[in-house]
Amino acid sequence: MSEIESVLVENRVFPPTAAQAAHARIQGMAGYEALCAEAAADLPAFWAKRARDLLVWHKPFTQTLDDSQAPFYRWFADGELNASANCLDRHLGTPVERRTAIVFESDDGQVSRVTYKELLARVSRFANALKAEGVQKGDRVILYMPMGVEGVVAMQACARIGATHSVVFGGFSAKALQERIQDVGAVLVITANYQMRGGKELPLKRIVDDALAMGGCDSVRRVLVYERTATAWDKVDGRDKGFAEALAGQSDQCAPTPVDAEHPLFVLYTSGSTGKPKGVQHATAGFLLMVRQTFEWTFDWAADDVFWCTADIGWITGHSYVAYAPLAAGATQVIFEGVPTYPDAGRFWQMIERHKVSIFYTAPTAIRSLIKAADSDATVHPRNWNLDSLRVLGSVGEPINPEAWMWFYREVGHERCPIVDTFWQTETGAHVITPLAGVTPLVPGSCTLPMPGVDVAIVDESGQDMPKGSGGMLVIRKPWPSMIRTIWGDPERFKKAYFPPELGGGVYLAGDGAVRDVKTGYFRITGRIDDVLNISGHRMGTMEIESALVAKTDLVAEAAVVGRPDDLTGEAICAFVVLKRPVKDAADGAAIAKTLRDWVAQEIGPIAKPKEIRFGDNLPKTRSGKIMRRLLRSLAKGDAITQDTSTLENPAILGQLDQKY
Ligand code: 6R9
Repeated sequence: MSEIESVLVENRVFPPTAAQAAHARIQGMAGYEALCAEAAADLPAFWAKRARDLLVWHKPFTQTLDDSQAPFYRWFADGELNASANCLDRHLGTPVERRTAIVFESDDGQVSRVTYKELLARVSRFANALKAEGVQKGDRVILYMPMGVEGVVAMQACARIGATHSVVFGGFSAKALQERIQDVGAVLVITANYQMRGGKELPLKRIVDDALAMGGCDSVRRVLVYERTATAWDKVDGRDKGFAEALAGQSDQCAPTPVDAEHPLFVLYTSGSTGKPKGVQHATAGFLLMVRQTFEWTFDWAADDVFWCTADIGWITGHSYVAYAPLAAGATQVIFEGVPTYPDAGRFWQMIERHKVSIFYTAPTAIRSLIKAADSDATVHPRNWNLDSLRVLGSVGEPINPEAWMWFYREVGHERCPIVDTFWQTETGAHVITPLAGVTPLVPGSCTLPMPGVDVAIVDESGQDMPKGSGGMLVIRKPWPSMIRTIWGDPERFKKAYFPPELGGGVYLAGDGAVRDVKTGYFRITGRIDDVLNISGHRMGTMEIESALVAKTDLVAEAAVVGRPDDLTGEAICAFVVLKRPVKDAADGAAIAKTLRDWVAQEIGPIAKPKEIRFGDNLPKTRSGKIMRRLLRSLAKGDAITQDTSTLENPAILGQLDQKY
């Protein structure tokens, strides 16, 4: 698509078609506005009504919102329920029990199906195995698993017995895993011998071994190993158990343990603006309520839909819209083990055809890479497959550029399917700004309007509302049920990071910039305003990468990391590094750069590897010694330096920082 066209379409509006509107459970924008008005009139009553309708309670709640210890808000606090019972047991004795819950497609294209009844039996059996290992209500369990049914079963089994799960994405390194195990104080780790990705067998268990060997993980009593492949793995006697051994003889009946509404369902680590990842803690009832409600409103889900969210369970999207929301709703969903480009870049389209997917939810970075692949190889263009089953498309993780939006809309959705560009975060638990399929008129590149019941606004540094058309900081002014409850073990950091006193102490700061359209009031997210980068939809703190680099003490004296725009990955990581010895020549520079990339992969994971590394005798600093990051961002972008460099202590440095490795 030409530049000019992309600029033009940005102002185009795509209202729902008559067929889309007729399908939707919310009747037009009037219906949407009525919901917003209902929430504005009495926010607790709005959510209490839905919590009664959508959740199954062991003991009904009588209080809705407790804000007496704000910003530590509590929702439905005196109620009791179980998340797994809300996803599985509730369907027993209804037609849903025979429905396929999960269609699993493995990396090599094998398909298996699990009904709701079978899933309940598997989760119950696994829950009994966890109990037999001594796991108790309130204990923390780490998952380091491939994408697949077993991961979801393990998460649900933890929820069933009231254990708090913490899933670590399978691409994180041993060091990153060890830090999370230690921080959350896990009693048990669930992993697999290997994971299959793109035809390759990648070790997982070995990385768990390395993590535990680093020390500080004395809380871990047991490692359970899913034998995903036939390849042997090293067993540590007395500590490790294969799934077969752990599950042998366990009953497939296990009564769900009732927990308080505020009981921590999970802790999921995410990057913040300091070097240490934050353990985002979510509560059982509020989380479950909002993921289920948004699943139905945003995607306009109906019982005959086949839902496919391509996110891994290691990220929040895989928690909310794979492991919980579809099951709570009784949906049929596809779970895919592999990668979008194996055996070729037609894999997603082939799978949509094969499984008759009707709601397809993926990330802009995947779309962009598939556009590129289709442009250079016509045989992987989506037109080669029958995509008529599609009804709704979704996007998540980063802003979707209008070019990618239009391609997705035309080439995949055939101009029949709304695209819901869902803005939300690990901390929000569920969609907070998004179009509702069949309801909201769409504008490419805009996440449009707030979810009913979420009070989103754009403010300046002092908390004043920004007029439409002026950019500012995205905030949420009132609590919402699926909000982060605290940072695991660090309530002070929670308060400081999300509820700054300048904004009154009770207003949630999202960390993103945003602007509203003057005419429509639609939101557009302009990107993070803190030191968090978004690489292919994955959050990475610049400080985290800097800490990893300077930990290479034999080579690195100092490092600064910034992001720059990238056509494919959204943002790319650029590192500016001061070495302890001079770079001899280009070959030496390239060798050091490789060493540093490998090092970062080992410290954090391959996703944190800098795309570009530049070396200098020093970093550009002010006379007071502050690194001038804005200047580094301009350098990384390749922009002319327009900033005032008169405060720079060492202007000669700029010349050195040209050479990229
Ligand atoms: C769900 C998820 C959160 C950050 C968020 C923002 C970016 C997510 C977006 C989006 C623009 C969207 N982000 N969705 N930006 N449009 N539709 O991705 O959670 O991993 O915590 O990342 O991602 O910057 O602050 P998480």
